[in-house]
Amino acid sequence: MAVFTENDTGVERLYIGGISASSLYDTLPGYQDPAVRRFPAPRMLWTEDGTTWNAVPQTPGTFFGDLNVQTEKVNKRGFRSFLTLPDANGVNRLFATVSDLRGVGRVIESSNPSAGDNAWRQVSPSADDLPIFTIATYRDQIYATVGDDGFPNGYAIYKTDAATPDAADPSRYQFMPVVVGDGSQLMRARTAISMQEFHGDLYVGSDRPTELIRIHPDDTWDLIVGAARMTTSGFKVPLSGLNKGFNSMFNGHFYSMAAYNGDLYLGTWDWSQDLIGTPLDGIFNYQYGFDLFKTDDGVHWSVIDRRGLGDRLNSSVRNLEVTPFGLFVGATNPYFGLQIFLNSTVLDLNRDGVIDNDDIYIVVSSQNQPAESPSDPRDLDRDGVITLHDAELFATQCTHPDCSHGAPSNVDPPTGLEAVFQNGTPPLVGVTWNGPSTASRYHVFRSDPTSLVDLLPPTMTIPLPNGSTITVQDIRNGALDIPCQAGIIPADFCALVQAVRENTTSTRGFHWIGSTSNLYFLDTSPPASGDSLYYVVAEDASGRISEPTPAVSTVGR
Ligand SMILES: [Ca+2]
Ligand SMILES: [Ca+2]
Ligand SMILES: [Ca+2]
Repeated sequence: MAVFTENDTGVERLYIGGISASSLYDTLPGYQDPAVRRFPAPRMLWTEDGTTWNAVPQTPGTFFGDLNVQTEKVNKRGFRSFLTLPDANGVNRLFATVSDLRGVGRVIESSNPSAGDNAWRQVSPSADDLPIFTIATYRDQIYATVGDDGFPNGYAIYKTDAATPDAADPSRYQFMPVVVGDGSQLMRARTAISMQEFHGDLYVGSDRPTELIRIHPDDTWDLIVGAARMTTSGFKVPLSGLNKGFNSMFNGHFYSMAAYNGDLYLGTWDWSQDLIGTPLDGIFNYQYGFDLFKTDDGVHWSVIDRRGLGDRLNSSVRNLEVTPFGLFVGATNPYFGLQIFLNSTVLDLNRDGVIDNDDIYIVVSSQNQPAESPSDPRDLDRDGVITLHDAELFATQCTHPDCSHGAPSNVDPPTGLEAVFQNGTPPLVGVTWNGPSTASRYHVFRSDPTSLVDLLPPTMTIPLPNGSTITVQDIRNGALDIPCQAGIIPADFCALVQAVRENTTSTRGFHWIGSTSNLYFLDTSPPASGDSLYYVVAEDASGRISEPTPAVSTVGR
């Protein structure tokens, strides 16, 4: 989906792209004659009011009408990633990817998208040569995640200025590599999925094994979350101190990101719930449900939730969308259907934890002032002026039905958390922080790493999809390597096989280890590896609890 401002009328229209049903059928022999159009092309619709929808014309024989004709090995089944970017003359252009069912595809462009037919054209190379997954604007250019099975060395990031023609085919734009697969990683994600600009950098989250990088304006890049390794641009260690998947092997996609209210949010697809009903259910069920994280500096990450925001059958954060009313979380739940959550803290103008008459008063007393920025939260209707209409809209979003103050819930969290490991007998971890003046005591939580050897005994038997069984030791010896490489065994199961083969470390859930009124805590029983994560919450005199600090790993090991 994307909102596009039409060049001729200046009117905003919402465009949405669908996926054709052809993927259900046209892998069958009877449907493979490219000259026969048994299924219509994937459709694109637009609306000006959200209620009345219009189809973008797709006359057979035109570019848009022939999107059902498979001209490349990577099929065309639907639209996936949208963005808008004006050209040098200020002409608005809508870009979209036409992808196969997995989401791999190529980029198309139009400055008059509702005209359909030949008003669209392909502007990236063949998806067989440059398989593009997600596109995003960054520094007035288009950045694209690139990668597919067989694409050399895993995922890459390319960019185009969407102006310079490709030397090989001047009808298309030149795409230049920014981050390339470097071959020094045994397991590298096949593609990257999510992209978000934050504090001037472009953050990119990958498919599994999941890692997070950030690209700077000069196209140098940092590893934020993932495995330390040698790259073509030097040795990189994860700046957050967190390994693949935020230390969880079950985070299979870094699926979506959004910049909201001063923080960068990241939501995952967590495949652990696929273990329901298997012998591993009881061992890993504390992981079920997507993970959601946030950071205010890109490096220090807080856990918002690791269990699907209260429903552990919520497997992924498919979308994070920022609106004037707050951040929407679109969650997939393969059992009972989607769930949508809203965080509206951006409307808590005085930051006291409640949206109430005090916040409405701030809006009313700013009446007739121009908005300070396009995203000024007081200008809820985004017309550029703060008016009573904005105050009326605020009143629909109060924490309590009558917009009364009710019980406030806001306590500032501690800051500057550090955890230092001392390898003695016994080992110790000193945890220190700065406290808000309103806090009366603090609660300290720890999460321990556990290697799979400890969780899965070698003699444990695991049923295979074909009905036979196998022991953990057999898997460790490589018995499933070939079936996994051949794609005979489901990918989720093979991710677990890979984790067993590597004896991956899995982070257990956080648990309370102590409380104190001091600004430090001495952990006298940390795991000897010293590899734990810590966070702290503050509590005030009336028992209100703050948000947690970002989780920190120990230093000084
Ligand atoms: Ca989880
Ligand atoms: Ca408030
Ligand atoms: Ca307004």
